[in-house]
Amino acid sequence: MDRIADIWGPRTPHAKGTVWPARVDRHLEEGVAEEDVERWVRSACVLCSNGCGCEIAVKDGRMVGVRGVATDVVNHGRLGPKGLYGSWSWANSADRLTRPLVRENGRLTETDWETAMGRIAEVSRWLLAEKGPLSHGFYTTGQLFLEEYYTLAVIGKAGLGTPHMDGNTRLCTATSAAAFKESFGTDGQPGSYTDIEHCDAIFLFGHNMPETQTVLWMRVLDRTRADDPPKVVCVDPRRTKVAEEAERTGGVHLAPRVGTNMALMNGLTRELFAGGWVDEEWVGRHTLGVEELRETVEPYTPEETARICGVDAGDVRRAARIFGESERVLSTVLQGFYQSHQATAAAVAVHNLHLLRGMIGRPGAGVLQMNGQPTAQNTRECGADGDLPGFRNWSNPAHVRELAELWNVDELTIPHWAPPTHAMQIFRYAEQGSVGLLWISATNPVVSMPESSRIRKILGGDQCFTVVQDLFLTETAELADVVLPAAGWGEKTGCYTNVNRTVHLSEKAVEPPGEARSDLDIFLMYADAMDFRDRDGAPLIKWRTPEEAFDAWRECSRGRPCDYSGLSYDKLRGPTGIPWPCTEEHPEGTDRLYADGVFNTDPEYCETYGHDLLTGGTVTPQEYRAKAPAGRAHLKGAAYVPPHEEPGEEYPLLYTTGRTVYHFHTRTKTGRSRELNRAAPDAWVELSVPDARRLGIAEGDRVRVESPRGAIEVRARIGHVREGAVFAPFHYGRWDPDEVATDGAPRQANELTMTIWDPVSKQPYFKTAACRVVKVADGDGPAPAPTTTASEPAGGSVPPTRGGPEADTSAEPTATPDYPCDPAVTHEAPGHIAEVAAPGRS
Ligand SMILES: Nc1nc2c(c(=O)[nH]1)N[C@H]1C(S)=C(S)[C@@H](COP(=O)(O)OP(=O)(O)OC[C@H]3O[C@@H](n4cnc5c(=O)[nH]c(N)nc54)[C@H](O)[C@@H]3O)O[C@H]1N2
Ligand SMILES: Nc1nc2c(c(=O)[nH]1)N[C@H]1C(S)=C(S)[C@@H](COP(=O)(O)OP(=O)(O)OC[C@H]3O[C@@H](n4cnc5c(=O)[nH]c(N)nc54)[C@H](O)[C@@H]3O)O[C@H]1N2
Ligand code: SF4
Ligand SMILES: [Mo]
Repeated sequence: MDRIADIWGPRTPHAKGTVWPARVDRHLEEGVAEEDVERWVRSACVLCSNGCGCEIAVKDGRMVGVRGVATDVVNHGRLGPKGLYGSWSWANSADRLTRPLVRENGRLTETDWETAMGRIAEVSRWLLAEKGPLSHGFYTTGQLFLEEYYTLAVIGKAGLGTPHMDGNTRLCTATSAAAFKESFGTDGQPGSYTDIEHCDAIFLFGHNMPETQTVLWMRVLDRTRADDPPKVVCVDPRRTKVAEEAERTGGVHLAPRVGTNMALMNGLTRELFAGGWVDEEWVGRHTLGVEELRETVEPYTPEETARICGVDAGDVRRAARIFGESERVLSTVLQGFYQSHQATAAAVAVHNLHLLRGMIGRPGAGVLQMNGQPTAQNTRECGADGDLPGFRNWSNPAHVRELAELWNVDELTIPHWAPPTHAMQIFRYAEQGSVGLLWISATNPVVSMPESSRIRKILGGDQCFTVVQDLFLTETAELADVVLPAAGWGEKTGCYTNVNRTVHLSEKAVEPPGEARSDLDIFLMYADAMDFRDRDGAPLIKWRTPEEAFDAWRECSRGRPCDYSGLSYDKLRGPTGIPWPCTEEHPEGTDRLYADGVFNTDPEYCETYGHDLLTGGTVTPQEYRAKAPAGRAHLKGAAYVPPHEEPGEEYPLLYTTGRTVYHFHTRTKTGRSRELNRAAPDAWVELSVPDARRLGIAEGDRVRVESPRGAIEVRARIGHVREGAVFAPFHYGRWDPDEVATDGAPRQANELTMTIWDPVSKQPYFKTAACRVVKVADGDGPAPAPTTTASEPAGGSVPPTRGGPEADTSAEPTATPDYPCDPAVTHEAPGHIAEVAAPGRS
């Protein structure tokens, strides 16, 4: 079958409380047959946070395809279009970086590793001597492996002692982490994918799951297309496939004005109180702050909510009723909340709904504050984002001491006198030159950070020496002083953890091209060059291989929420990934957190003392201790305040950005897959029918979209975005393999976005800005947007998106195996799930 046209593949519907049937999806390079494959190597897909278990097909020392693993708890054998076509094919691209590059007389020139690393170490040593550790900044990713992050974190915190470390996870899931900390005391996903099998309703808050976690959506569809479907509620200003499923299942599509999530959440929360749906007894025993929350949401009647959000008051009531009357609700939250106005407050409000109903920690009643990137969870756990490793609290001296002992360094070396510096601030320091060395690994900020012109200027200037470590010469690498060629997925070994805490081991399948080296080796090479030592004069980094790094991390995580102490490489070579915490007591891992209603809020255990959600003001340790949380969760509210940039006369429309199913981020991988790239070859913007009519714009016309910060010129899709809003995919930078953007006009969505962030999570707001749209020229055909997704045209005769013959894929139903590492389900009879109490921390 063609999985470009048929994104989710065939349905395998099944009844509530039964195991999701297995189906193995497989795709091989054109011309390669199954019997030609020499080896299948175990891994998990790294093109989104779903973390589907897969095997890589190897032939003649090259990756030539993938297939899903039927026994993996995450995907039960399935893969989506990105996984099938885009996870491996980029590796064979002729334009991989194969040698280090250094800037000579203004130009990047090939060199050897010794020269490149020598230059970095020289700058690094000079800066340390002249200015100290605060001159160093690291900006990493959500796409490396756990072993690499942990090594980087130890180098930064114990080797250099800089607080200026963060990841692009700041742009991605900082809000998810922040929301967990505020509500439950520490980071850590409470829910599980298995909640899909048990729930009566699924709420998707700003989450276009059909396009961004396609395999998870297959899992949802296999319930919603059964005879006893859960109701779906969609909160998104576009009519996504989620919205269509909401209509089909008798749920609700709430399409709020961009930037008004908080008002909507307050409206829903108020309805839970008003409808008498609050589980007062549970709330009394397991939470703090219910009275303050009740007061905060009081003004948000359905009518007031409707007025602010531009939705129907009846729909607010209906959605609240579904939440109030269902026994088990699963909620998922993603960028429509995390990157929109009042991000942390709105994400926390989802926790509030669950806590008020006592719907957490039991099958079917859970929250998935989603991740986006495949390994973002590990950036957070390992402390490569500036947090302390193991979800430790930088303002708790005992936690800092633990790390100092573990690493055998002086406590004072580990930066903890102020919060870790967030990415937006690190770039500000690089702009001013106080950060004189900025080391960027596995991310392409020139395309992905807000306000592109500013980022280009910062990285292109002389005030800061930049190192870029990537697979390709990206828009960012082009501006670097040193470019380091990295080995990617399939070319190195390591572990990573998906949204529902499931850890996979990905084994090396092939050799990297040329002189490219794994990111772990690169970080170790730097540690060697700098000769970092511990308190006894021994080398600070005591590991050389991925497995040794994993074992070191395992010790660091022991006793913390993300406890890996029961995991090993050997164990991860078994039939499935395993969800942490995995300990001696729970050797098969833990499917669901907080089953006992005890949260990680104890002052000695928690990761933060919390913030005011409206202002970001911090709660002091004394104030926090005075609340005596004693394992109770925090209910926290905030009033709605309008977004920073509201539409006005000059810029009358709201600009928002996001993704399409066929591309991953800045397309360095998916843009090199013929199947995927052909399905969405160039940028576009989506307009509503009434706005397009008013502006005299037709499908495919060339339009100019302007904000106070910049402009793009792309083709218009007249589609299903709500009136007053304009949606742009953010995937398209200057790199243009097929030269489809013929006139070279700017098309990068972030030319228009703002340098502004959430007061608590510090996540930048990519989803709210004001803009105007003007027609530039008539189109010569439809916009280059897919027809199979939320970008579907509102009308007209646009040819449907299809893959070519090389998109051919198989999907074979197989016997549904046991999923042994899911302790919350036991398999009584074939296909039936019986619930047993999941273990929790107490
Ligand atoms: N195909 C594909 N899949 C991916 C990725 C990819 O690049 N491509 N990236 C991965 C990563 S890193 C991430 S973070 C995830 C992101 O996954 P998602 O969050 O699902 O993706 P987005 O398209 O960024 O945003 C989701 C929705 O937010 C809506 N939205 C915009 N503004 C608002 C608002 O103010 N309020 C509300 N309620 N909704 C709003 C948009 O209409 C959009 O449909 O996807 C992951 N999966
Ligand atoms: N306007 C707007 N902007 C956004 C968003 C949005 O919704 N709207 N979403 C934001 C979000 S959620 C995210 S996650 C970011 C993503 O933004 P980026 O992280 O900038 O996007 P990628 O294209 O994934 O960049 C990853 C880079 O790492 C390289 N790479 C991959 N694997 C490896 C490896 O193993 N080693 C090394 N060294 N390099 C590797 C790839 O070639 C690529 O250049 O964009 C953010 N920007
Ligand atoms: S859902 Fe995500 S992890 Fe799974 S195959 Fe698709 S891109 Fe890969
Ligand atoms: Mo992301």
